[in-house]
Amino acid sequence: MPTKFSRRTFLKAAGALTAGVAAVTTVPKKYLSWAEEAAQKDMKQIPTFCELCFWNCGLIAKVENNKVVKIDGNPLSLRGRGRLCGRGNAALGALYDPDRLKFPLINVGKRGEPVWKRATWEEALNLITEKMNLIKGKYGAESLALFSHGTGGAFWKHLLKSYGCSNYTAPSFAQCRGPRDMGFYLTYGSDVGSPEYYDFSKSRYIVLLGSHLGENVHNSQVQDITKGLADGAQLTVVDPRLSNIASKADRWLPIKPATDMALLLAWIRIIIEEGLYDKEYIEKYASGFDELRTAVQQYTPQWAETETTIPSDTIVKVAREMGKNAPHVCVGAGRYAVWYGDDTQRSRAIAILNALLGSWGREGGYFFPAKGGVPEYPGLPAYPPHEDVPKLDVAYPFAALQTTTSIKHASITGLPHPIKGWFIYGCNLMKTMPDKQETIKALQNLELVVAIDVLPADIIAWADVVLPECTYMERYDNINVGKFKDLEISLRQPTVEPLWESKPSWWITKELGGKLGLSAYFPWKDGEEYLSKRCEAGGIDFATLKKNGVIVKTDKSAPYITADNQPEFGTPSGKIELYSKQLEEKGFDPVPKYTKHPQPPAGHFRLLFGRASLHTFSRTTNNFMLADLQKENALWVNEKKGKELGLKNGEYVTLVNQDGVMAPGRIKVKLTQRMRDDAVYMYHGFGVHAKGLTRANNQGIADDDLITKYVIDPIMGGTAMRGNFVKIVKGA
Ligand SMILES: Nc1nc2c(c(=O)[nH]1)N[C@H]1C(S)=C(S)[C@@H](COP(=O)(O)OP(=O)(O)OC[C@H]3O[C@@H](n4cnc5c(=O)[nH]c(N)nc54)[C@H](O)[C@@H]3O)O[C@H]1N2
Ligand SMILES: Nc1nc2c(c(=O)[nH]1)N[C@H]1C(S)=C(S)[C@@H](COP(=O)(O)OP(=O)(O)OC[C@H]3O[C@@H](n4cnc5c(=O)[nH]c(N)nc54)[C@H](O)[C@@H]3O)O[C@H]1N2
Ligand code: SF4
Ligand SMILES: [Mo]
Repeated sequence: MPTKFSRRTFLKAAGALTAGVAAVTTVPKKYLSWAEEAAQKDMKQIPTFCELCFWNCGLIAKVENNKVVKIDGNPLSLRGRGRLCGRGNAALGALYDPDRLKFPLINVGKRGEPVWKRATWEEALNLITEKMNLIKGKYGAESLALFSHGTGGAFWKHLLKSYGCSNYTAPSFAQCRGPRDMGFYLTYGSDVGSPEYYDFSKSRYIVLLGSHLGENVHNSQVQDITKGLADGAQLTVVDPRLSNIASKADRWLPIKPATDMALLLAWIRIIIEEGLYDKEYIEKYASGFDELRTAVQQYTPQWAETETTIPSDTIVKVAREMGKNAPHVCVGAGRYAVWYGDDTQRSRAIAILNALLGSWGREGGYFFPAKGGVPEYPGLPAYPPHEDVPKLDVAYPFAALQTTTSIKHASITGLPHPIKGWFIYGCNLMKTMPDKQETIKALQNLELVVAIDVLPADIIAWADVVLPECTYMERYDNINVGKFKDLEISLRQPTVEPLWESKPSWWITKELGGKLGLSAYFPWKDGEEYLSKRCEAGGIDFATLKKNGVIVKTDKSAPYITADNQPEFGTPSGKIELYSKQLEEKGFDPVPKYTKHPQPPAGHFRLLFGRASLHTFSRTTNNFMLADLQKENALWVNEKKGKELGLKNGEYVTLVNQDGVMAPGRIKVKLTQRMRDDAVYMYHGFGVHAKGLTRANNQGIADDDLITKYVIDPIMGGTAMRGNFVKIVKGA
């Protein structure tokens, strides 16, 4: 049961606020803080966690008469530590968005030109069941696929696996962190985690390539880097743009886009040749040092200067600074990693650099996370065996997760086996997979498209059936496990009843499972029972979890390497593989090599994009609390170059790319010295086309409208999207 909100418990929880609250009793009521009013009105406070991005910070909802009136960070949450970012604070804007999907919808028109019929849940789920069974009969269960982003996707994965389908994919892999994860995995036998295992708060030296922390808001990670910097850590940021974090750095290296590999390889060479690497560590834990040393000989600082435009003496200085501070150095792995097509190898170069500095498993570098988790629901039947069909991702030998790329191609070509139905959970594929025309071609080839969403986003127009999920503030959901130095278990629970006819995924999948004859896989009575049984099986006190929202289990094993805490590397050799035989066996470079990538033709700029601190992709651009603060994106253009082109600050322009594709809409020019002159930059998530999103519609330009070209990372199938070039067109 939610904790009853009493004045006494509130004042205890509010801590620092107490004095202020006590002092305001003599001022007129209209000036009373919400907190004082809340205490007087005897509100409930219900802990849950945020879904406005994947960081999933713990929050506490203050609820009055079945209405959420305020939210705060949950101090117990390791992800937020009592704080919420600007987006997280806008929960009410997500929950009470009048544009939300309200009822199940069936498209009686065409895909892309929908005519919506309001349906009952029974009608919508019956139609899906009928189509699924038809597809299974004709092509087999493996011709369905799930695209998923977000906590509730776990229920959909369970449904499809129970049905005999193993195609589970996510743009957050092949269009985001896949190459990073595989680059580290191939080197250390484990990835860097999510949340990442950065020990920033203890670092003496931090290097970020691209990662624009602060605009990319990973709540506790931003707090950690802030603490590290306050305690004297030095920071070098490599970015063609002076990002917010670059403005806080000791060194900003405005690199020529697409040349980071040259810089990394030169750093590796200097650190080896000047003997700055951790010899004992490398001797003990790594293999392939001699081969690495030979392979990087060609990458001199002078050569790297010609590629990157960063002066060679700066390159040398930074390498020496890293060496001097080793092992308390963290060269960040980044997160959005699909840049130029050799991204797994770039991530491997970052992994190798960290290994030379001895920072993996060391204070101020990368810590070893707590172990453990929460067991699955006890006593479920085994999933049916996979059908004997050719694997989709054979072309990409190190695709740990099925790639969207191969699902898309199999949907178009039917090869290596046909994909005929898509379930799209919390993904806005029209904006997040490159080459829209190709995506449309795939969608047109399908026999069933189901979208499970909270908003009428751009992808919705392409669905046959739309299922309105209730928002994260209204539902039980999957358990969330966070691997920090301690283990964090957090609970999502409803703070209010679902609005309109929206429903949680545990309910939708259970109903659909029943219709498909899979009831045995969905034995739980409801979301609460599902969660409580899992907690019980894991020895977690569910009542405490409900009351506090978060349970932290301390992990006694040290987060760093010590004499009694020796690392285990899950690579074939059991060592850190500086030279990768696994890659060599599959025909890839065993040590990363430099590849020249195309640079923009005359009159063009490279199109770069990234995160808006106040928005998460297109998830929040319609949120009324956030749209009030930032409604549209801007085009960052180098001031000098912009003036040469006759551009004025604030004027609207449009963009046309190398394939002659003009972005619909217009974008405001922001002339700035914070941008190199060979690239332009914009926030992703804007330029929404869905008319049902009344605030976001037609505001700014979408990077995704201009990403017609992409390069596939041959190692893991990621789609590099930063190889598109644009011309600025005046008079929009
Ligand atoms: N507020 C907010 N925070 C978010 C998100 C969000 O939508 N909103 N999304 C989350 C997600 S899913 C992810 S993956 C992360 C992404 O966060 P990051 O991994 O930090 O993102 P990137 O898109 O790689 O970084 C963008 C930066 O890379 C720079 N850049 C562009 N090209 C190059 C280049 O060739 N070399 C170098 N060195 N730099 C370059 C850009 O100028 C920009 O500053 O953010 C997460 N956090
Ligand atoms: N052009 C371009 N493409 C990109 C990127 C880019 O910067 N530019 N970034 C890449 C990155 S880093 C990533 S991680 C991927 C992310 O790409 P996707 O996996 O597609 O994820 P989002 O963009 O977060 O998906 C947003 C959708 O989730 C819906 N949604 C929000 N909350 C809920 C909920 O509680 N339940 C349900 N069912 N739906 C919900 C929103 O309404 C929206 O339709 O995109 C990648 N693709
Ligand atoms: S970082 Fe912000 S948006 Fe993301 S989960 Fe935390 S509070 Fe929510
Ligand atoms: Mo991402």
